[in-house]
Amino acid sequence: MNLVKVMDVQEEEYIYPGTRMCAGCAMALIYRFALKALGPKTILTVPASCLTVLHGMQGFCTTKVSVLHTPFATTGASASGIVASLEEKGLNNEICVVAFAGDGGTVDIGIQALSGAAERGTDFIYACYDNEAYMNTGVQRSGATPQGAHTTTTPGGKMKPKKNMLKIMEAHGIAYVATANGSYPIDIYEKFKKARTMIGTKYIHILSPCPPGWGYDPKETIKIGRLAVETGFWPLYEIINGKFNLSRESKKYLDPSKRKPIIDYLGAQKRFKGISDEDIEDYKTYINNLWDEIKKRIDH
Ligand SMILES: Cc1ncc(C[n+]2csc(CCOP(=O)(O)OP(=O)(O)O)c2C)c(N)n1
Ligand code: SF4
Ligand SMILES: [Mg+2]
Repeated sequence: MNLVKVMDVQEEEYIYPGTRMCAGCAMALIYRFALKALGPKTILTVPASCLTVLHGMQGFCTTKVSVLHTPFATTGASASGIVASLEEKGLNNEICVVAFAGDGGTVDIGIQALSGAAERGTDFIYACYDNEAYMNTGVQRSGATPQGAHTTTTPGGKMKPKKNMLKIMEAHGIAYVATANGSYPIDIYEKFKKARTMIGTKYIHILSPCPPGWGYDPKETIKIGRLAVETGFWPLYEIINGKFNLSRESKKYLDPSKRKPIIDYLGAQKRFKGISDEDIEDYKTYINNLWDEIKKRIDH
């Protein structure tokens, strides 16, 4: 594979300067690099979330591409409608349809419309930026909130681990499934570029650190996102037509001795304050099992 370098990244910006995101919001970085990779011939559909706040009030738009704001549960359905209308006009090979939604809008409330679109093999990219809670409305837990995390609706720490959305999407047999992380913008750029050239449903799930929701200083965003990868909690990979491919930033963590202790990641965020020893042991087991599975997939 040809390596993309910083200098290869499209200079054109598709987000105007001065958005309403919090300082240190990884989602703004993710969106910026995704749009650079997608280019001007893109139509987006976005449900209620911090991302709609980025776009601004009605009558204004902070992006240079068209964005449809859609009701919370309907992102997959609205993307299907846009694709159908482009097909009717013979423009579907030219214009890329992209749904961009938060974790609440994806793993919980938007899952049925997304599943329907994926089952039909709708030709679009679905990107979930995962800040692991309903942040825009004040940090309520979602299905993507990790075990032990304090939110306003899990004041004692969430009892259950994250819903495995990657497995759910892979089970649909779609063209492309990938993980990404706001601290690795070049990897994000490469994955969106690749997904844009593929036919069928493409799903990219991007971990998106959030300073107020996770409880850390905004200047630590890149460090926190990297720790998720360096501890082995958030491996970066792609599954292209069923074939598993570990991304280069994660390759060295196949060796468990290269992984940082998970407490480095959890301990750096206030949302995990007071996490129990049992929860930490569950994290260690989860990470070991995850990498055993990755190793098996690579060996075959
Ligand atoms: C049907 C419906 N229910 C609830 C809301 C209120 N609401 C707006 S944004 C939001 C949170 C979205 O969470 P997520 O998808 O994780 O995105 P984030 O805010 O974290 O970026 C909620 C609950 C709504 N707009 N529509
Ligand atoms: S609450 Fe979190 S996700 Fe929302 S704008 Fe602020 S930093 Fe970004
Ligand atoms: Mg969220």
